[in-house]
Amino acid sequence: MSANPADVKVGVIMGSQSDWDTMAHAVEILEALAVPHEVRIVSAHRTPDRMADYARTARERGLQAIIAGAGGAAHLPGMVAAQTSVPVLGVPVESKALSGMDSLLSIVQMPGGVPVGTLAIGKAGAKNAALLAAAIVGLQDAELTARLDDWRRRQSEAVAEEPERG
Ligand code: RP5
Repeated sequence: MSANPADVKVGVIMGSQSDWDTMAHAVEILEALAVPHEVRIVSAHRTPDRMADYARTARERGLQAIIAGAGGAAHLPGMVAAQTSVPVLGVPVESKALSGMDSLLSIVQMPGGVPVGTLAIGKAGAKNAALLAAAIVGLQDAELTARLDDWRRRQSEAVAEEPERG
């Protein structure tokens, strides 16, 4: 469920509808932690004006972190980071042609001075981007930090001491 626009703290953007299956893992975590967020398709190549507008208005709209997922020539996270100092977390989406190595290298190799916090390719990256975004927002929200710590504690408790032998 998306938050009231005035309350949104995290923006989840993706270059294409085809990125949704990956980015859904980020949204799932944000929802589990009750982080007010919004979800948009914003393409660096197909909707460059939408991207520029999104980045340039992010801070005044109250965003404290942006999770940007893209695949292939994955310029979205870097181009957003070029236009806002709101922290940008980049998620390389696994591409069909090169298994996400193209996405990863496109996102991670930013020039010094314009940072993108780059996560792992695919599901793990999307999930961890959301956990990092929650930690960032949690710096000013003790209740959110408590929910995040509780999520981490439950994750630890769910790990069996011994493997099941099949
Ligand atoms: C990128 O191109 C998107 O982030 C997506 O991962 C990739 C392919 O997009 P589609 O052709 O599937 O729309 O911009």
